[in-house]
Amino acid sequence: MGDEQGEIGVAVEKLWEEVRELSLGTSSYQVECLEYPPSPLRFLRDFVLPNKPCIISNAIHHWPALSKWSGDNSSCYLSNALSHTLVSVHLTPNGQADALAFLPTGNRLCFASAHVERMPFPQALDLISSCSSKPFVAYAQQQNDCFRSEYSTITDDVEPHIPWATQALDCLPEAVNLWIGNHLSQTSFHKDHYENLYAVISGEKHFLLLPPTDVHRMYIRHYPIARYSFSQDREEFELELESPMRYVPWCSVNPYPPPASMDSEMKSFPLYFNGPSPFQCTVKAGDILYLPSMWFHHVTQSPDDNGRTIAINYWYDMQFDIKFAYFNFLQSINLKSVGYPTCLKNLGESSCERIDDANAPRD
Ligand SMILES: O=C(O)CCC(=O)C(=O)O
Repeated sequence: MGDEQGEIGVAVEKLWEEVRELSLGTSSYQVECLEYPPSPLRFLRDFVLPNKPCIISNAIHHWPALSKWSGDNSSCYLSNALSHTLVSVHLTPNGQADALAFLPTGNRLCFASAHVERMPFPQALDLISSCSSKPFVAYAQQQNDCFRSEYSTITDDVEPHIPWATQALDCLPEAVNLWIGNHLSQTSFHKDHYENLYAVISGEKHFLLLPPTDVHRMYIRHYPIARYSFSQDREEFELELESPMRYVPWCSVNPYPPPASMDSEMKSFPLYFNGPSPFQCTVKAGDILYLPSMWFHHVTQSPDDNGRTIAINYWYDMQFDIKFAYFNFLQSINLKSVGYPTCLKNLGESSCERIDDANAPRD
């Protein structure tokens, strides 16, 4: 490999640093917190245009949902208001929907999507809260504008959009989604082509965030799509590949591997585990996270006293502008062929060999 090629890996590593220090204005991996909602102009200028996340407090304190959806009477209120409503619930064996899992036959990873069941809301709420006695984890969610389509009897408890974001972005949200999970519900690393205003109403959400410039650190590969199906009789899940087979590009990194596989995960994904730490933030009830388009995010949650976390997100269309083009260009660079960043070189040859796996042909 020529010097010129080796320099690209080093330049990519420099890009990771520069984005943190120049664009995000921080080297401390802290997400900026605003005590009050910004003006639309400030939001646009200081956060949307530089593609920079922030947490905004005191932005939703006037929503009736904050008091009605949490506290002692919340189960009663929600179950009455939605007594006849069918909602979509994602069932998985471990709380990890839309995440990588091993197929039962062979040692092959696939992208496993949840068993989705439509059920009356009171039953969904019960399954979410009583997870320890069930052979599955239930997560009420559906990323198809589910709040406006499935939860219409409680839409007045929140605002239909976030006014300062709507003004800054000059459009109404494309989708509004509701998420009701418990301490086991997780969302694996991925990115979305939306500007995301993520409001937590009860409990807490914990985000790991990586800027789009860190794309190589996510080891995106194409995985065959599989789906869980849950048999009520046998109380068991099956995981089956779609037929005909389809593939989806997905992030390979699990940031919290079980202790037994920590070493092998660190060897397989050294750019993630040895590169700069992700931004870590907790979004508390009453706060909004602005999660800029194309940022990689991994989400876990801590429940409220009722055993659940409730959040609602507003997806606004992103601009497919020069940043998007730069991102695609960066992603197209194969680090294996142009040289590794120094954080890897320092680890020696064996780590580099694992990167070859990451770039193996997509089957
Ligand atoms: O809350 C979650 O579990 C995931 C949220 C998410 O991925 C999103 O808002 O794009």
